[in-house]
Amino acid sequence: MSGAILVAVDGPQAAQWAELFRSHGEGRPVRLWPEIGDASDVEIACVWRAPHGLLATLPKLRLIVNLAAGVDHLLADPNLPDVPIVRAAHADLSMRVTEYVVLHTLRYHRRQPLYEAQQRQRLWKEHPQPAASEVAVGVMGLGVIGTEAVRVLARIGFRVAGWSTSEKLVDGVETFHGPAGLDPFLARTEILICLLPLTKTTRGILNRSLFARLKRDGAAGGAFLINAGRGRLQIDGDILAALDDGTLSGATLDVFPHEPLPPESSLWAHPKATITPHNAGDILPDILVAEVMAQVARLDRGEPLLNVVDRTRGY
Ligand code: NDP
Ligand code: OXD
Repeated sequence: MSGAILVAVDGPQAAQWAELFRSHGEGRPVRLWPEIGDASDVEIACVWRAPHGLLATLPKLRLIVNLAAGVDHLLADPNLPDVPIVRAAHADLSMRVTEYVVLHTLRYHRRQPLYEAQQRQRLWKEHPQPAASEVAVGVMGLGVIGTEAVRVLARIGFRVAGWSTSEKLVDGVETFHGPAGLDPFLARTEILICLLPLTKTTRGILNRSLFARLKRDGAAGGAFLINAGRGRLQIDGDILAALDDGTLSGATLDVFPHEPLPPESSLWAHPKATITPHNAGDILPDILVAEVMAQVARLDRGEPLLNVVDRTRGY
């Protein structure tokens, strides 16, 4: 009999995940944390924001599956067992995050916040509209999701660039990489989209000094920030100050250092801020469970796993 699958998910969908694993789990027993049962027969742990220390209590663990793309919470576990970690990466997830960044890029490009303000005043007034080809959009992070996002943004006609750790080639997209590539990337970017993972190197990268280096005198009419990466990439106080002094003309934030965003945060009511509840990306649970079971089959056959997390680089 194969070892058990443990589902340890923080959130209201935990029971739904466990049910899906029961119906697709190919006979493996499925346990839903905190009801672990016999810890010594758990082989696969499927987690999302699981409590730190939990995985270290599973002596026969063979595989950790992060049921989302970002692994920062998992890697912060000081007692993380030394077994392979795989994470969610799928076309469905990439396209949903791409929808989010395209929606908010177009919203700034088409002056939608201005037209919504005018509507509240019953004001019929048209403003000059530049072409997408005049507007420079820059995407931080050219991974599974960022690469999809730059392709779609370029297809719409924007002047698109991307920034990553290693050098990349993407048709129709200007690419920059490494610390030396950051300044030239920022200097040409008006609408900045962040799709970076949270690591030691990227923590706090979206700060006042970075915003100051964006292009403000282009066709977009200012510099704008869209962060759908992780909350601790950004310094909320720096965003507020930059919105107030015009360094940023708008900010769309899906992620925050503390989630849910506390009611007392000044970001909620800031007229130039758009807040969403970490909903940029999602994946149909059926798709993800099928992917997980395919990874388990690879593990059982001794084949290489896909979307393996590199603990040293942190993503
Ligand atoms: P990937 O691991 O595929 O891509 C990460 C990208 O970031 C890579 O291109 C990598 O460069 C680049 N990168 C990492 N560190 C640096 C650095 N210091 N300087 C420059 N570039 C860097 O991740 P995904 O595309 O799958 O996801 C990205 C992030 O999006 C996730 O980690 C998660 O936090 C977030 N996310 C948020 C969602 C939401 O609902 N808001 C949904 C899904 C994901 P290189 O390619 O050279 O290694
Ligand atoms: C995430 C996700 O990492 O939703 O935020 O996949």
